[in-house]
Order: sequence, then structure tokens, then C-alpha cells
Amino acid sequence: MNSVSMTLDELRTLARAKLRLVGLAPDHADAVAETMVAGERDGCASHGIYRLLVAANSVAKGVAVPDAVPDITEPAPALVKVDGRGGFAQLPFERGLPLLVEKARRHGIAALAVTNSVHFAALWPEVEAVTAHGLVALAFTPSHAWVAPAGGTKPVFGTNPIAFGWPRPGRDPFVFDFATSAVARGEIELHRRAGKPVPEDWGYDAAGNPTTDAASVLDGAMRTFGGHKGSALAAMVELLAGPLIGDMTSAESLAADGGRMGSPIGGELVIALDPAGFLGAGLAGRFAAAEAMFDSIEGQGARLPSARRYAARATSLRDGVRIPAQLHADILAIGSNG
Ligand code: NDP
Ligand code: PYC
Repeated sequence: MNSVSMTLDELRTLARAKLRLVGLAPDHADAVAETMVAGERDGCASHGIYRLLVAANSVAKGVAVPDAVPDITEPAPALVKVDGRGGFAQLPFERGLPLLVEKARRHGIAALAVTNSVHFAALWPEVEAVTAHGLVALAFTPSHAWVAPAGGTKPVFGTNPIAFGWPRPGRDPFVFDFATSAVARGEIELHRRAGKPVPEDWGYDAAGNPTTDAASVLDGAMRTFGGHKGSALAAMVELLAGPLIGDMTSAESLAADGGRMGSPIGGELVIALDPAGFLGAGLAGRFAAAEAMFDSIEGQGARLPSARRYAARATSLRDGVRIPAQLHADILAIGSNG
């Protein structure tokens, strides 16, 4: 068997221990471990426990400040800003969430800007954390300039995910979360680790030629999804979660990395909308209309985004997870040889 079976508690304990070993303060280690365990639990390998290697590298190379103390301000009545002071983004998000929720309830809409932080993770844990309060959520973050605009072959954009969440009373929320690149970079990294080719439409080599070699795409440029449409959405993410909130574009993040191969440095924008603010007494009827739409999707055999993830979650909560043996060995080696 080239995989190792673990319960989620065992995985959480291992992740917390390794993150503390590389120097993360306990509150950061716990917040970061939680997002990695959630990724592994939900069958998101590219943003699961593999990210321990990525986070350890970001700390070792001085990209992430391991004991940063997030600083919370309120630049306007419906805005929360959390300066991550160079640390990982999970703790600043956790610290800003209660104020975001309170403001969204008070004003009907509110936004949280996490700035000056290091982001290596999926966005769905954050939109799910907002929908858990009965709010609708949108989240965006730029990354490093790895992705060519449609019509070009040179990197400009990050992989720039967009996530959306809609609360569903008594059910898991409707959530989608996708990179605006053809695929997340983490997926290409996993192909490279496994020695597997990638589809030709994922990216170009450094000379701008299509290639199926994962390492060549990582050295060259990834493609956006959906041609010019994904390209425009990638630009939107750059603007909303970069300059708008006083933070870096993906090109600036890559330049700030200076070849250290750390995770992206910069901002994340989370927007929360309160259905009760828009709908008042009409809420139940309109939420029923939303449910009818979901039924029309599933009723014809199509699936909702996140359905795969929720199914994986149910299995992992029951049976635990299986970690590739090489990845498990690489994680155990973190901090063990200086
Ligand atoms: P995927 O293409 O794997 O999935 C995108 C979304 O589409 C998911 O919500 C998925 O749900 C849904 N989906 C997939 N197939 C179907 C289907 N047949 N029918 C309906 N819905 C479907 O995501 P990406 O590779 O683009 O991104 C993976 C992760 O990488 C994201 O979580 C993203 O946040 C993260 N990321 C983070 C970055 C960062 O800078 N922090 C940068 C780029 C990506 P399901 O999960 O259930 O399959
Ligand atoms: O997979 O593209 C990615 C990614 C970038 C930052 C975190 N994940």
C-alpha cells in the first residue's frame, strides 16, 4: 500500500505539531492546520495536507512571519481591515470574521479586507465560515503572476480564485470555489511530483509553446479558464483584492518573493451580504425559489458544485483519510534534519 491511513484527529495533531516545529506561534499553527485538515477531509489534495510542505517552505525562506499579530481596523462603517503583518492569512481571517458578520447584519452588506498576508489555501473554508452565519459570501485573492492573459503567453495574473457561498437552511451551503486559471497551480505541482503529463490546454512552456510537461508549465505560463472570460475575471480579482484594498498585484507579489518560491503575499477580499437585509419578511419565499433552482439542476442529473466535496467530507469523517506514503514521509521529515 503506498498510502498511510489517518484519522482526522491524528492528521490535525501532526499538522499542528509540524507547524509549531517550523516556528509558527500556536494560534497561527492551529488556524493553518485547520484549513489543511479541512482540505484533506474534503478530498482537495492540492490544498490539503500537501500544503504543510508549502507553508514550511514559506516560513523557512522568511516569506511568512511566524508570530505575526493581526491588526484590526474599521476604515468605514461597513468595512473591516485586518493587517496580517506578514503572517499567514488564516488567523487574520478568523480574527476579522466576527466583525464582518456583525457589520453585514447591521448594514445588509459588509466587506473584510485581509492585507499583508501569505495565502496558500483554498477559499471555500472562508466562504463556508460566512454562510454558517446565514450570510451570502464572495471571496477573492490574487496570487503570484503565473498565468498568461488570453491571447498572450507571458504571465501577468495569479491563479486568482473566486469563491461564492449561499446558505441553505438545514443543508450544506451552495459553494463554488475555482481558480481563474485552467486549473489551480497546486494541481500542476501534484502532477510534477507524480511524474504525470498535464493536458495541453493547461499552459505554455517558457518559449510560449503548448506543452504537456508539468515542470515546463510551472516554468512557463499557465492559461486562464474560458479564454477571454476567465482572463477578465482574473483581472477583476487582481483589482478587487489588490489595489482596491491597498495591497499587491500578483506581479508585485512575485517580485516581493524574490525567487524564494514562497506562497503569494498580499490581500484577500471577503464580501458578506445579509439576505434578511434585502428581503425582510420575504426571505422564506425567495429562499424557496433558490431551492427550486438547485432542484432543477440536480433533478436532471447534474451536480451542484461542492457536492463532491461534501461527499468526501462524509467519508473522511467516518473513515479518516489516506495520505500518499511519499507525502507522509516528506511531512514527517519536516524539522527532523535541521
Ligand atoms: P476545481 O476545478 O477542482 O473546482 C472548481 C469548483 O467547481 C468546485 O467548487 C467544484 O466542486 C466545482 N465542480 C467541479 N466539477 C464540477 C461539476 N462537474 N459540476 C459542478 N461543479 C463542479 O477547482 P480549481 O482547480 O480551479 O481550484 C482548486 C482550489 O484551489 C480552490 O479551492 C481554490 O480556492 C484554490 N486556489 C487557491 C489559490 C490561492 O491563491 N489561495 C489560487 C488558486 C486556487 P467540488 O469541489 O465539489 O468538485
Ligand atoms: O494552487 O494556484 C494555486 C495556489 C496559489 C496559492 C495557493 N494555491
